Amino acid sequence: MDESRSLYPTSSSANPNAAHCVEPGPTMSKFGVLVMGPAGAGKSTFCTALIQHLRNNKRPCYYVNLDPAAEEFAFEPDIDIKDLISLEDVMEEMGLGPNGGLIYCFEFLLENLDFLTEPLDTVTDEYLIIFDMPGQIELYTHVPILPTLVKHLMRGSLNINMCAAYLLESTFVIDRPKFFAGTLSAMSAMLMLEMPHINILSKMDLVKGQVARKDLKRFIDPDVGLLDDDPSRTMEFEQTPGDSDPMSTKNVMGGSSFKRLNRAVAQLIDDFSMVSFLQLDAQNEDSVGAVLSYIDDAIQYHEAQEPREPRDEVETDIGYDAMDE
Ligand SMILES: Nc1nc2c(ncn2[C@@H]2O[C@H](COP(=O)(O)OP(=O)(O)O)[C@@H](O)[C@H]2O)c(=O)[nH]1
Ligand SMILES: [Mg+2]
Repeated sequence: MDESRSLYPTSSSANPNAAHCVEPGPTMSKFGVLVMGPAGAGKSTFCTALIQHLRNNKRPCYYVNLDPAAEEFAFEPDIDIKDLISLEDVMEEMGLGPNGGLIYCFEFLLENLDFLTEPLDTVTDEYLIIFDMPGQIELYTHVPILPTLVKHLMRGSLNINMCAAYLLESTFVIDRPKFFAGTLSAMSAMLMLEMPHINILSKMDLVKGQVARKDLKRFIDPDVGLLDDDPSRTMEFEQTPGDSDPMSTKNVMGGSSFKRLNRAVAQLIDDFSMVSFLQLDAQNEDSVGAVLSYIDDAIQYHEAQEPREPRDEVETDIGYDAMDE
């Protein structure tokens, strides 16, 4: 755990860029990524892999846990919403379930935004601020809590250049209606948040052996044709002779209304033509690096960085020194 403390910008011991942790000027930009997606999509695992990758590349990061139910961390968060409010306490004291409790926690956070603003104010522009979000889907689709939070982070005094990274489990590609439902939630978050947005198919290692490469490619830019030739559905949900209950799961999912609903969802996604996916295997550092490069592009991270060469190179770089004066 001690080692992870070096994620703190104030810690000078292991932080490669500690010398740059200075008081920010009024126009200092900040950079961040909001890691979102359904429960179990691999958000926290991706955050961990991203932090490890940044550390390997001597880039500083600042880890913000906004999941009030998260228990264990590979890297200790610099800000943890549980220090403000915990889901367990809310559920117990308010008699709420996990979804209502989560909404309560976020409403409480919105009433106490200083909890985020004060520590984030000192974070400088070399840092990538990583927000690890909870998985309750309500947060991304129905309630206007996230847009308010994002507005505060991006447009308020913090002025963070931010992008959303929406993770969807790649195992969904095996069940196409599920895949389109997940894609619809990604699109809903995208439309609601109005910020640069990257969609990611996580856990690619789990499907690589199971789904042919050329089939996987079709999910990267999904189109409605994926439903027309879905082998698993027609076989799995063929109506059972003798099953007369029209409301049985099998009959509903095999019925024509379910097909029409899926087709309408897929057509909507196809028409918007806004959703495409990057592929992620969190255990593969190249894959994490590739996703990071898209995030960096979306937030224009590199454009804001001063050239930082090793000492000896900087001293021989006349142009750089001259520009500094
Ligand atoms: N095979 C595999 N499992 C993963 C990967 N990413 C996450 N997981 C597993 O998926 C589960 C949920 O991951 P977690 O990061 O906690 O999901 P979160 O709820 O979105 O934060 C855990 O058991 C992880 O070990 C991955 O890239 N490959
Ligand atoms: Mg998590």
